[in-house]
Amino acid sequence: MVLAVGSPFQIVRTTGIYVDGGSAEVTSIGEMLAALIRRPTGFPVAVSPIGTQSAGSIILRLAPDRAALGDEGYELKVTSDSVSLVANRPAGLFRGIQTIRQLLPPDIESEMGLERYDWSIPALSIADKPRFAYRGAMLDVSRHFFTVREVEQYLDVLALYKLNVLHLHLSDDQGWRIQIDSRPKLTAMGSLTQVGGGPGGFYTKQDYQDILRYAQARYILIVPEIDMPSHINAALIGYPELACSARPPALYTGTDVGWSSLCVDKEETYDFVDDVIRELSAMTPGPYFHIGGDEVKTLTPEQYVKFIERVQTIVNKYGKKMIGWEEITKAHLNPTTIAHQWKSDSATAAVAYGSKLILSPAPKVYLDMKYTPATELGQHWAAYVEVRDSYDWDPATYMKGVTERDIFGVEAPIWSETLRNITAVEYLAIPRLPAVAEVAWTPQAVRNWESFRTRIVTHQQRWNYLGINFYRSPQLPW
Ligand code: TNX
Repeated sequence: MVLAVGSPFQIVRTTGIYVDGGSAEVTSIGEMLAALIRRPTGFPVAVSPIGTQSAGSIILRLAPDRAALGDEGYELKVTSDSVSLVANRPAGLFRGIQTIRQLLPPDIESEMGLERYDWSIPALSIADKPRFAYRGAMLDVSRHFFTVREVEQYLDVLALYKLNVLHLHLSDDQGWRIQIDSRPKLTAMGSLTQVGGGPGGFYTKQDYQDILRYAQARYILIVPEIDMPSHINAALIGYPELACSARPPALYTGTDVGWSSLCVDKEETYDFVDDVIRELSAMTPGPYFHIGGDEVKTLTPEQYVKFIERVQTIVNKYGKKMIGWEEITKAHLNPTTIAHQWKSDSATAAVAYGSKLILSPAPKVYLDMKYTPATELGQHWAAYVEVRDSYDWDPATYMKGVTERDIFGVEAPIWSETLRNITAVEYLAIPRLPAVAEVAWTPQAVRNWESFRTRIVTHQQRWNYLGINFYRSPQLPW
């Protein structure tokens, strides 16, 4: 809800930020806002505890009595005298800062140091909170490897659009991308290439910690995925005794799917799965572990079900909730397990187990789909997906038998078969990722395409300042 009233708030040389003194977390959120304002203005922007402020201040405050705002909601009140941001939890303050950022002129993203510029925020009153708890993006770092810095660049985009999950697809046939101490040959032998050849790569435990820390500072959860029992060739190169694949394990740089598999009838397979889930769970603070489970073409249905049910037990044993692509609904799921819809042929079965769903309908939110036949990057097996396709759909009515209550959230995956670096990823992600972010955040009744298309083009100048690549969709009024 937005109410606009009165004359704007002006940020000037003496503007200060005042924060709840008791909370180090709120102080560091205040520092993030200060840093954002210092860069383009050259103003000092001190961050101080509440109590000493005069008129002309920006105030960030936690208010435990605002429980209705949930974990990420916030209230923002801007008058000519002050900016007041209130949230129930720190994450809400962080999301609210993104709104302040978007209310300031696009030059706020510049480094120009303009002191006499009109740095004004319109007077208004906003009460805002997300529709869905889980609002994600997925990056496939297996088909092509992305450096820590590239992952951080993508996290910056997620933060700007109030997304709260980055799902990392850490392994596939082409590359194993995460250090596992008890199974050193995973990275020593399985990380050495990627689609089309080239050196590949992997994240050391320190790299993974760096990604986690960068994400945490932006209130973004990392969900790690180890895809199994198929999409597993890279792991089998070092551990061929676990292979039940027609093709012998060897470095693979192509893009076929479904042909590799763990031998699900061997006990050693479960020792391996236990090692990987134990170590990666210990490294990951978030509550979720994604086990993939998609596109298995070489096992019987009985073998597949038995494997998924055993893996579910292992994931739960290490204190995590399991997520798997929708094929896992063929197994008996715990109510805490989450099914990740992508093609809608088996997702609804999750509801019968009391499981919730993450929706990633490929014809809407697969960001690796081409925009049009003229798009050089990407694939088109699901559809051509223009910006409007990503925006104009309602998760609650997308699938028969799935209602709002069954939906944990929405995620936009980007598979990287054709994408060699983060610039290519950005070209396919923007403006579709902001469109999906609005689907996931804003209630259906107050969303509309005409409004989105005129608002999103004003971000062009911000993307330019931030060095973010994007697609100039002809559907938008640039
Ligand atoms: C299907 S979506 C896959 C991926 C591919 C993607 C390409 C899913 C669960 N599996 O292995 O990368 O299509 O669009």
